[in-house]
Amino acid sequence: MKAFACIAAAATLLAFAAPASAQFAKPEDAIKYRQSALFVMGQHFGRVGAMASGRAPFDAKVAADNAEIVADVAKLPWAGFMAGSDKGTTKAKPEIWTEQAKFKENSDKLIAESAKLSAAAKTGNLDAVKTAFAATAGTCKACHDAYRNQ
Ligand code: ASC
Repeated sequence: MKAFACIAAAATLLAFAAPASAQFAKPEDAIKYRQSALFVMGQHFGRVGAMASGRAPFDAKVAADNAEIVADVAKLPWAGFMAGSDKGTTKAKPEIWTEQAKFKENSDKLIAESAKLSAAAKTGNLDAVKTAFAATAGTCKACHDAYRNQ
């Protein structure tokens, strides 16, 4: 009974840990996962960007809600760049796998800047949102320039 309880507890822990350290059955799943996460992030980032650029009226709550999602989802795509997922329906450049430390520096920058964007949006200050949005977008662009094919 004790051993069973232990195994059950371990299985429960694993079930909850799985999304944070996504493992994929096949490379296509990893590609789909990272593209999906990047797409979702782009949609929410775009909503903040519309306000930062004045294309949409500034609504502090909408900005904060969307920026928070960007900061959360920014943590996800990177597990999808698993070994062997360099081939297929992807614009990912092979350098991602040969320059893993540099690639991680890029993803870490996005995670850090999007966290700052979320914090800025929570203050309700549009100028702070504009500054943090630009810094975050800069990390998107730098990584795309280095590691994404046209
Ligand atoms: C976006 C989006 C990107 C980045 C990038 C920033 O809104 O979808 O990929 O910003 O264009 O330069």
